[in-house]
Amino acid sequence: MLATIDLRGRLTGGADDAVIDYRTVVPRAAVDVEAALGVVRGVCDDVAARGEAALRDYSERFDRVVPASFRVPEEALAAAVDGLADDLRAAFEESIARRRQVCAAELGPVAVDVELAPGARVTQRMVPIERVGLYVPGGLAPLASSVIMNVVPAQVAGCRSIAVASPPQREFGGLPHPSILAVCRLLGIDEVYAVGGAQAVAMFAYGVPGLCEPVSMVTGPGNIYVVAAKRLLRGIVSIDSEAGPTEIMVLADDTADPALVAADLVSQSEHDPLAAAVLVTDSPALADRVQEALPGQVAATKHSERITTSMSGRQSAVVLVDDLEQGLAVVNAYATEHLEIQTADAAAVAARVTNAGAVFVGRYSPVSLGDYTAGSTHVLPTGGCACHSSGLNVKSFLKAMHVVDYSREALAAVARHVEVFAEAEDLPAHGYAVTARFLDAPELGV
Ligand code: HSO
Ligand code: ZN
Repeated sequence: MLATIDLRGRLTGGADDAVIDYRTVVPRAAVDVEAALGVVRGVCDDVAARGEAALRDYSERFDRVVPASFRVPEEALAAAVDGLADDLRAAFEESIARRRQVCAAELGPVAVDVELAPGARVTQRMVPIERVGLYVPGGLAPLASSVIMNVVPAQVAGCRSIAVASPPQREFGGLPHPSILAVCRLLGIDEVYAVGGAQAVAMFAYGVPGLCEPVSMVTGPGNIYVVAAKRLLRGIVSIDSEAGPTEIMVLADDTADPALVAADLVSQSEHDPLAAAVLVTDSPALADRVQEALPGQVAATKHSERITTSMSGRQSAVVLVDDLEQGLAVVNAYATEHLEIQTADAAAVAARVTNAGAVFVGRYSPVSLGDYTAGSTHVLPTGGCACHSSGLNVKSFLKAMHVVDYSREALAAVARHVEVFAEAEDLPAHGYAVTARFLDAPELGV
C-alpha cells in the first residue's frame, strides 16, 4: 500500500552517503497556500471594511448558514455541557487536567534576574499577550481537542482575554459543533463566535465594531484558507505556525509489532487525503508485515477512502535503511510533526532525535494518546518546520520583556565602552546620552 524507498547499501557517513540528501528522501505533499491568497485577500479586506455585513455574506456563501448571532449566546454554551454524555465529559476533563498540569510546569521560572555588577541589574519579565483569538475548525472534523490544546496554554500563560471562533454548522442551527461549545464552557471561555474560515481570522485581526475587539495573536489549525489568512495578516497579529497536513513517521526495528505500526500510520492518515504516513525501518521483514496488515485495517475503518488516498500519495512511504543510525539521519532530516520510536531501547533512540514536533516512545505511547490525553500538545510544526519551531506551548503566549536598572556607579563603570561603541557606529548622539549624565550641566539644546 505504501511505496518503498530503498536506501540500503548507502552507508551513513560513507562515500556513497554523500550523494544522499536526506531532506529530499521523502517528498512532501504539495500545498499551495499562495494560490489561496488571492481569494483570501478579498475576504479579509472586506471584513475590515464592512465588518459584520461582510461576515454575514461569507457565512452564507461558505458555510451555507447565517447564525442568528455571530456571538454564541451563553445559554448555548451551557446547553452544550448539559448535553454531554458522562463518559465524553470525563474524557474532556481528563485531557484538560493533564494539559494544565504540563502547562503549569512549562511556565518555569517566571523572571530572570541578573546583577552583572553592583547596581547593574537586568531582569527579564515574561508578560502574557493580553488578548488572543483561537480558531477551531469545524466541518468534517470538529476537533474539540484542539480547543483544549489552544486554550489551556493561553490560560496558564495568563492571557487576560481569550476568544474562540469556529464555523457555524447548518445542522446545529448555525452554532459551532456542540462538542466545541461544551469544551469552551468547561474551560470557562465565554467569548465564542460562530465564524469560520478566513473571515474569522480577519475578524480577530481587525476587530469587528460592535461584535469583536481585535486580538494580538491568532492560533489554531484550519483549512488552506485559514492558513492563507494567517499568512496574510501576520504582522497585524502574531500567529502560531502555519498548520499543514498532518504527518506521522514511525522509526521501527524488528522488535516492533507490525499491527500496531500499521494502526498508528492509519490513525493519522485518517485526518486528510494529503496526510503523510511514513515508516522508516532497518527490517525488511517488518516492512513486509506492515504492508500486509495495512489493506485489511484500512478497509475495516470508517474513513478508508481518505486513508487510501493519503497512503498512496507521494508523501507516504516505507523507507528501508541499513541500520537505525541511517534511520535517525532520515528522521532528523525530515523533521516530522509526529515521530514514533518502536525499537529496542526506544528511549535511548528517542534521545538522539533532534528534529520532530513531538516524539512518542515505545509501544504504549501512540500518537493518538498525544492527540487527546497525554498532557502534551497536539498543535505541532508540520512541513519540516520542526527543524526550527516548537509546538504550541505556554511560552508561545508570553513575551519576554527586559527591564534594565543601572545605578550611577554602575553606568559610570561602562560609560566609556558605550561611548566608544557608539563612535565606532558613527552614532555620536548615542554616546552623548551616556556622557551627559556625568556632566555638571548637560546641554539643554543644541
Ligand atoms: N493529530 C492532529 C490533532 C488531532 N487528532 C486532533 C485528533 N484530533 C494533528 O496533530
Ligand atoms: Zn490526530
